[in-house]
Amino acid sequence: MTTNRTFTMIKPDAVENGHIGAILEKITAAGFKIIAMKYTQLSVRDAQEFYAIHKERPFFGELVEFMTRGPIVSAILEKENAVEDFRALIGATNPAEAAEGTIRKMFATDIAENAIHGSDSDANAAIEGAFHFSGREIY
Ligand code: DGI
Repeated sequence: MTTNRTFTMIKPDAVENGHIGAILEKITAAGFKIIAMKYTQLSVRDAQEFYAIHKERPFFGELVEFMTRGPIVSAILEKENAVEDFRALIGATNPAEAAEGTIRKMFATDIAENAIHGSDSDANAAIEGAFHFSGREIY
């Protein structure tokens, strides 16, 4: 994994609300290249492991329930300065605080159901990408 990659998930709320196409359009229009992608559903164990850093937080149970309630789209994206630029594209964790034009401002419901994930560091992008994809699934 190079520093030009980030990892994303279009979360169950955005999938349920029919926003997959519009979100992918914004991602590619912003210059990100999709180098791996799948339509999948997380198991409870998957979600607990993926969000293990939050396991002591009061919202952990709600987060795992939300992330496992329906399918997601997961992807690895490539672009110069991918992690930082993608966090700017998706906007603040709480969509009420997200800038106009960001994916969360446009498509998220609230802080719990905020439409999309973006890795917060190069190290986490590598870990999260490897959690979802084998080497043979990355092109
Ligand atoms: O990196 P982010 O996704 O922007 O934010 P984060 O790593 O702080 O939190 C991970 C996810 O956990 C976030 O996208 C949605 C959920 N979350 C964060 N804060 C809250 C929350 N869920 C609930 N229900 N309440 C919160 O206060």
